[in-house]
Amino acid sequence: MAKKILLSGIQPTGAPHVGNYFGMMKQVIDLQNEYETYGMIVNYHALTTISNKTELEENTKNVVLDFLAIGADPEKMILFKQSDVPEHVELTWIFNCLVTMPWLSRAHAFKDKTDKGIEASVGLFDYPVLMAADILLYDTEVVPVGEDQRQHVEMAREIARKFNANYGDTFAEPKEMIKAEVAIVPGTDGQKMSKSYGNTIPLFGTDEEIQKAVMSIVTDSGTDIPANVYAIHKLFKTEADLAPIYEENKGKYKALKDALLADILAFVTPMRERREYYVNNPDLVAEILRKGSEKANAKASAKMQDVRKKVGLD
Ligand code: AQP
Repeated sequence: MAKKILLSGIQPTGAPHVGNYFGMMKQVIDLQNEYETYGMIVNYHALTTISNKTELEENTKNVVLDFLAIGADPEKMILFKQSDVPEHVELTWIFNCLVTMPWLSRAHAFKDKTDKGIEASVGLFDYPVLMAADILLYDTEVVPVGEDQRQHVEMAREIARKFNANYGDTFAEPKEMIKAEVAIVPGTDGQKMSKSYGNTIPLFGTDEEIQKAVMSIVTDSGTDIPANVYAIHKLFKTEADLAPIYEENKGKYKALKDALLADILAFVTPMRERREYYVNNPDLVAEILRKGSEKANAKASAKMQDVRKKVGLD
């Protein structure tokens, strides 16, 4: 029986953090045996917030290494850069002509980003449509994401439905996969961990960077258990394992942060080693991306051929 199709994307907009890892990346790695899996570095999306060439190139390279470091198996996962498959942009245009501005204005992420001072470019406004093209091009059925992306997957579903109703059955309707316990991983200030809030713990930071982030976790004085420390700690250890540690160190915030730091460092050590291996083998990484884009292109171009025929562009 054919495997179900899973796809997820990450923007090369900075160092992936603990929230990206538990909210999305880990799910993709855990499911790569079970699904036909597409792991995509969405560099077209990143252009909505990055206008520096070197920064975009460096981030892209790093995110590929991060994906490999956390366990992406290139024999199982199709790992590729979005810009290696130009059909994403072509399909976006076709979808753009199908959706309306008032409908797109409903996207929360656009409002959040512009509220944070990010310029309201047409690209940023159109982000959900590009994301719909990303997902629908591959007949994706399952999209592991954090809660912040739920609405975008819903919008992809609506676009699939509208296209199918107008042009005939073409796209599968995708479903978001959101794990309740990691739907919104909190940052060092208790808000959603987010690159643009400056409250992240970088997954592949140096010891010093991770230490600095952990020590900056806001502690709510007056309680035995510092809620923000505990919320992050339970990503790395079971609550049963944490119980004696938090019992022994009631109210000792520094000791509890030290324990969290030690657990994070132990967790990332094998990943860092794998990352180092790929850093030292750039030709291998280039080959993995080449093969990934070849497979992604084959699938996307077949789909686009069908779409062009259906809309009258063939
Ligand atoms: N705090 C989080 N908890 C759970 N999941 C999260 N994700 C992000 N933050 C959390 C999920 O990570 C995936 C990749 O995210 P992205 O690179 O597309 O960017 P993002 O969602 O915009 O991540 P940030 O850090 O929040 O960046 P900014 O600040 O630029 O918006 C997605 O599946 C996302 O849900």
